[in-house]
Amino acid sequence: MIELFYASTPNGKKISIMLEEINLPYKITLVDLKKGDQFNSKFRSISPFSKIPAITDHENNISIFESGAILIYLAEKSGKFYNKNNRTVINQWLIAQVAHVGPFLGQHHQFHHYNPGKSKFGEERYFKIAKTIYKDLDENLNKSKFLAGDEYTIADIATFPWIARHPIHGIGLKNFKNLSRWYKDISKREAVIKGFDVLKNGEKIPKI
Ligand SMILES: N[C@@H](CCC(=O)N[C@@H](CS)C(=O)NCC(=O)O)C(=O)O
Repeated sequence: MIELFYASTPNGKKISIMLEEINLPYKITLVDLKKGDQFNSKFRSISPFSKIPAITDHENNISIFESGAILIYLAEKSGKFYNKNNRTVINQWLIAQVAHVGPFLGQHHQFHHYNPGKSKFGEERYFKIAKTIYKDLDENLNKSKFLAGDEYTIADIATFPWIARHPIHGIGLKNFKNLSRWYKDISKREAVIKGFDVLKNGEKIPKI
């Protein structure tokens, strides 16, 4: 049994989607970020930067923090979405997500959506970077069906929940033909639909 320490955010959803995709038994432990559960010493003993997601694999008592490391662990455990022959390419796109796509779109959320009017510089800077990320992803998806080639991988699973916040990005996903096609394809997957609404409160994947 895998225990997922979860909050309903793009980083949390990466792992709930992966767990649905690989069909391993799991349970959710909610971490209420607004109440500050992430700073509890028990949680910090498995996630030293006080961030979700984290997991404990109760089969071997291993705990892991950082979404990319968790995805790799679950992919290796299940033998899915991390083809041995393509790992260098998958790693590139996975690390680009955790180091670039996620942090910059996250800043764009902060300045553009949650705190508009507080910093013109911040709003402009991250809006420009967010648009460039859409463009760069779109260009790559003109070359291949999925980010790391023609197979769906953990790099797609990591990136999808961030693009699923497109309604608050104000960029216009529909104008990016290849990124839209990729998004629609992944949106249709049963495991993605279930993992997106892992708390079963009717959370739907935003349509384009
Ligand atoms: N690099 C981390 C980022 C995780 C992260 O930023 N988690 C956020 C929620 S999406 C969090 O736990 N925030 C709580 C806080 O900062 O206090 C990963 O990919 O797992």
